[in-house]
Amino acid sequence: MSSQLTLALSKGRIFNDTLPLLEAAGIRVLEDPEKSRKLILETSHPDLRVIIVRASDVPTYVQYGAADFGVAGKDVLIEHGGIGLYQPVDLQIAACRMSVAVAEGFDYASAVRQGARLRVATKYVEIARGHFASKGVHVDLIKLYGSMELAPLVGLSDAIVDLVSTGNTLRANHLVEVEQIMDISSRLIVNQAALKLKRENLQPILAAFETASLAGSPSA
Ligand code: PRT
Ligand code: MG
Repeated sequence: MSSQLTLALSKGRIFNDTLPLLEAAGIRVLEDPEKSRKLILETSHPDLRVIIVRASDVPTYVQYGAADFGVAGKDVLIEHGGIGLYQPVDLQIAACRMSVAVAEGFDYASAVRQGARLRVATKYVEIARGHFASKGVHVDLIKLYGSMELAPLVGLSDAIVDLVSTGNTLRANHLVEVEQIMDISSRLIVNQAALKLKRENLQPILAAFETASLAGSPSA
């Protein structure tokens, strides 16, 4: 018996970087989410549809089984907690790093050495909490939902924890990266019940994703 499959993706880099992996599985998405306003996209695979959700909502859709599988950044997965999710493959797409940055001229090293209590603005509260706890640095975390780069410039915080890829955003705002916390890439996540109940339809797609991501990885 064939079953309907739903794949959750976010618009932008995750959607764009997942397209070649779908293509490797012989699947085309029949509409462009940047052009269409539709949130449910048909594919060339009769049993597979793609839903477009916010990047940080992908794990939630998969956790509750509203999507059978999805693609989400390691940052998003750590913040979500990963409950109910099977994470079989690091797809090695949408790569970047999680870093601590401060305003040019702020002496981060000596603030840390002196045991100063730092104010840190971030969207990634769990990652930031873990990082500073492991260093034994006391911080007041300020939760933001975007534009973290602004916080040190207007005195909201001493530091930020944010994703960095080219470093252009930091440079444009006169911020400097003072610590790299972890490398980030996107993972395939699968609903645990779907993995058992829809195995027949799901397994070939998961296998094609895995093969394609290994073939595309720099170390292959
Ligand atoms: O944008 P939205 O609020 O909807 O959600 P989102 O920011 O979570 O989604 P999206 O699509 O922007 O990012 C999805 C995933 O891509 C993230 O969860 C990361 O795992 C991954 N990724 C890879 C990145 C970047 N690279 C990245 N550079 N996510 C965000 N950025 C941002 C970063 O926050 C900073 O503002 O780009 C800016 C820095 O880029 P550079 O090149 O100037 O250093
Ligand atoms: Mg974004």
